[in-house]
Amino acid sequence: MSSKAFDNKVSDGTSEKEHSKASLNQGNSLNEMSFTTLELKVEDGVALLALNRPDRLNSFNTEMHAELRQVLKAISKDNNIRCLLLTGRGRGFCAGQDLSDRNVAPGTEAPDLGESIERNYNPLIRALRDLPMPIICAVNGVAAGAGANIALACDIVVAARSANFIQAFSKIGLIPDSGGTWTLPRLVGSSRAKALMLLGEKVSAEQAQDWGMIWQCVDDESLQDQALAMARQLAQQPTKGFVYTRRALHASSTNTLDQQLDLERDLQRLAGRTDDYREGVAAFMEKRTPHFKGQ
Ligand code: T3D
Repeated sequence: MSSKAFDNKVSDGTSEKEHSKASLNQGNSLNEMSFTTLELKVEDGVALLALNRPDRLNSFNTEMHAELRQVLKAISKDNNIRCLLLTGRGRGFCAGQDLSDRNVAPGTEAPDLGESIERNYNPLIRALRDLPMPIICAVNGVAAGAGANIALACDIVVAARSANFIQAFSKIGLIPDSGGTWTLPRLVGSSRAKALMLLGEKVSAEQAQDWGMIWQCVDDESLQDQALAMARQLAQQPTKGFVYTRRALHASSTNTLDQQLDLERDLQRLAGRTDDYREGVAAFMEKRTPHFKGQ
């Protein structure tokens, strides 16, 4: 693609978002939203979002999908939030689709799982990808099926030492979804991804760290504190620059080097127009700590 074509495609993505940000900031508070299947707390620029169906290992039912869609939309419109921290309540992170919601009795019509992917899982992965802030996933326990791939779709994954990741799909005759066939080979290489997906074996958090599948494995007791400290740190940083960095990284897997160089130029142009860039350079020159506003 020519650089001209890229010029047309690369915008700072603010016009539509700024409009809706304004309306959210005039009264609606994320802290006032209530959920059945999620827990949300907003503090210090961090949205701490927990999947909260612990008796089902936080597996997805229709309600959890709907609530997650709603909250991610609200978070994306709130420019006071500069980092999302996603985790799970109880002993698991997420066991993927709630299988008790699927009627597979002999003689019944096969469920349309393509419809479920189209309506629920694909929009979720796209919403995470397009969120205008970095996302940390604190994997507190088992992450299976879509649960594993949703974790891996986040920007930085920190896992408790006792946690593990399972591409559980093959055990029930399904294919890996939630972007797993795209994400996992890019993280660990195609031979490991293929074996994990066919064998459905557990990968421990330590192994995941060693393979570069996740950023870090930490002691169970310190997971939430460490992840929150990291989220608070990111929430003080140049958020728009992070958004541009993610866009460049996402595009890099399909771009040629020339396309990527053009994209870097265009995104750097946008980064150079942010207030945070001015502040970063000024702070460096004045030998002081920068105060980034995410603008
Ligand atoms: O359908 C579509 O829309 C298509 C999209 C699909 C996306 C997918 O995610 S498909 C993959 C679905 N997930 C799985 O196949 C994983 C199923 N779960 C497991 O294999 C195991 O539970 C785990 C390996 C995750 C954990 O094992 P373990 O031994 O630590 O726990 P457990 O005893 O199996 O589970 C604890 C409870 O959670 C248990 O309930 P109970 O017996 O105490 O009342 C178990 O039934 C429940 N649970 C765990 N996973 C699910 C679940 N209930 C419903 N759906 C689940 N996915």
